[in-house]
Amino acid sequence: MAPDINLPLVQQALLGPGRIWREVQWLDQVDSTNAAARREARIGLVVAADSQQQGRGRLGRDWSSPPGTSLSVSVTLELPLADSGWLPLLTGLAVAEGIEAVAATTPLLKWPNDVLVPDRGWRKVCGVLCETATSASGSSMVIAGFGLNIEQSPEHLPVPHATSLRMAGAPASRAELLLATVTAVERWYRVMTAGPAGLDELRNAYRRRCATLGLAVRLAPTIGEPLVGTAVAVDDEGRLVLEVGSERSTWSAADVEHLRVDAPRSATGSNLA
Ligand code: BT5
Repeated sequence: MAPDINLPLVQQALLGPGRIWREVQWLDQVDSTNAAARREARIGLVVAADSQQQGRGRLGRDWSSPPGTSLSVSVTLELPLADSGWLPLLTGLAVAEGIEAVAATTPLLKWPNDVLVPDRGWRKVCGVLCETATSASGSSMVIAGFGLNIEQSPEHLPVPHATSLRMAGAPASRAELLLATVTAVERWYRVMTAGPAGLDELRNAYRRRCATLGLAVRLAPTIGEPLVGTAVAVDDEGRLVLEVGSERSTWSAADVEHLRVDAPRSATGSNLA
């Protein structure tokens, strides 16, 4: 057991009457917490791990989570009948708010759901991978996974645009981060599924925290050539609206790179990674 995780305390804080979580598991090592949650096939599960041997990013990419440095978490939620496209964005927003609650930094989001913190510009401290699955009882569920870089030093990180909370000058304990982020996922999930006003609240909170809006970006579609333009909106479905010259296009999935920051909200650096 990782020394900074007191599992009974975490369980006590997250489980109980009226909560959406049914079980909290801590694993010292796992292939991937998303894969573990899929095997368990139950809604209301929180699987957190110290390290992953086959952590996954989007589109089959690798996610690095070496022992003792990071937090890998997957939670399972009932798939809402409508607006499920917001769940990955909701997860990024919740992680950003959870970090802000316990660490001395104000994270922003790179659309769709990368969490960035100020560190020589803005760098990625967390990535989100949401997948759908079917529970053992036949219900549709979402596995919302996020990997948070906490203690890594530069040599632990696979790419230069990554950072950790420690490198960003905002250290925090893994137990506190686990509680704050999972609690924020629960809160936003309740808000989102409460009705149209709740969804609007989520949309507005997401847009306020989205650093991509208004920036020049390079957008790489899943298939096809990259486009360079301005990210002008996140629409009501959570899609990014890109303006290239006088043409607008709408994207539900893509990789986005921030090219320039003229007036970053609360930014201290020059480039958003
Ligand atoms: C993501 O993918 O950012 C989603 C990462 C989700 C990881 C969590 S951990 C818990 C759960 N269980 C899993 O197996 N996965 C989820 P993407 O946007 O495709 O970014 C992946 C790319 O980020 C890689 O190709 C690397 O370039 C880079 N990368 C890998 N590890 C990183 C790290 N620790 N920090 C920052 N960047 C990283």
